Amino acid sequence: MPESGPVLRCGARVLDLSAPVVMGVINVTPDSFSDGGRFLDPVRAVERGLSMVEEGAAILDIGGESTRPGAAPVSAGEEIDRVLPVIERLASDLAARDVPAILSIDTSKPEVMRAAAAAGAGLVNDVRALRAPGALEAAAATGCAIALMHMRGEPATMQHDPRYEDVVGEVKAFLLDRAQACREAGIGADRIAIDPGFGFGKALAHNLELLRRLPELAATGLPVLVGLSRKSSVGALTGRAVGERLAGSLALAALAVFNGARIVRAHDVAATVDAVKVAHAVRSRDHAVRNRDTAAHDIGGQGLP
Ligand code: HH2
Repeated sequence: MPESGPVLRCGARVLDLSAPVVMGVINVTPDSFSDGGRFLDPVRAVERGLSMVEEGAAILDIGGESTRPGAAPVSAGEEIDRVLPVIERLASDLAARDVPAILSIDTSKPEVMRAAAAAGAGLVNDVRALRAPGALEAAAATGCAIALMHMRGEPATMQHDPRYEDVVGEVKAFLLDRAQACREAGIGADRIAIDPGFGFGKALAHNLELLRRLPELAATGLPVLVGLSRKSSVGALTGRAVGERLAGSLALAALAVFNGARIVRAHDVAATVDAVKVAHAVRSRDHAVRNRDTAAHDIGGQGLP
């Protein structure tokens, strides 16, 4: 896979990923695991989107169907009815304010991809990595960027004892295979991002191994997206309920950026933007010290606050 550089081509826009960015989550659903029902009203969803952009989100990810285990399936028509008013309104409000945020549609359905792109979406985020019939062709024709996510099984049953021989190797091989299918469908490498799909058919140990070895995914040259915000891994590690997982989520976001993630999907945008900035500063060379400074610290701790 050729090096695509730290950008993502989202239709007419190019998203600069030289510093990692935050993707704010807006679920226009009654039943999403953490914000279900809060943004079913399009006016509230649009308000939330605009405030997320003010908090520093570079992408807004709008979804009309929950993927949590046991969520009710939604028809394409219902999904379009939920997300389209929100995308249309956000597209016009952001253009009026001259804010270059990218609108992302979180869907697996070709009809929804087409409708969302026509209304102003620049990114198709698909937890099924364009495996639904017609999805690859539909996504290719939109000109949008594509986020390909790994999921083992289907949401209803994916958490029933998931097993892997080598979780990182299998996830990476799947994502590269889907990226190749995209390339063959005419989607340029600069339009593709990959996501290991934390919590989608993975036990806690699988999620932690994927995070630990995220550099192996980043080494593909495709930008890596991660969604860890408020997920059950944070609950399992901290014992906290969904609404109390901010600190744990920020720790995972920071570690993901340190390990090479370029896009962090999150519900709590302002706090995640800060965590991402801090982790990126540690990882990047922007704040490198000269050798002499390091020596001073080594010898007497001089220069420390
Ligand atoms: N996680 C969720 C939904 N979409 N997309 C990507 N690329 N990566 C993820 O990890 C991911 C995703 C699940 O979170 P949420 O949207 O908050 O919940 P629900 O599926 O219940 O709507």
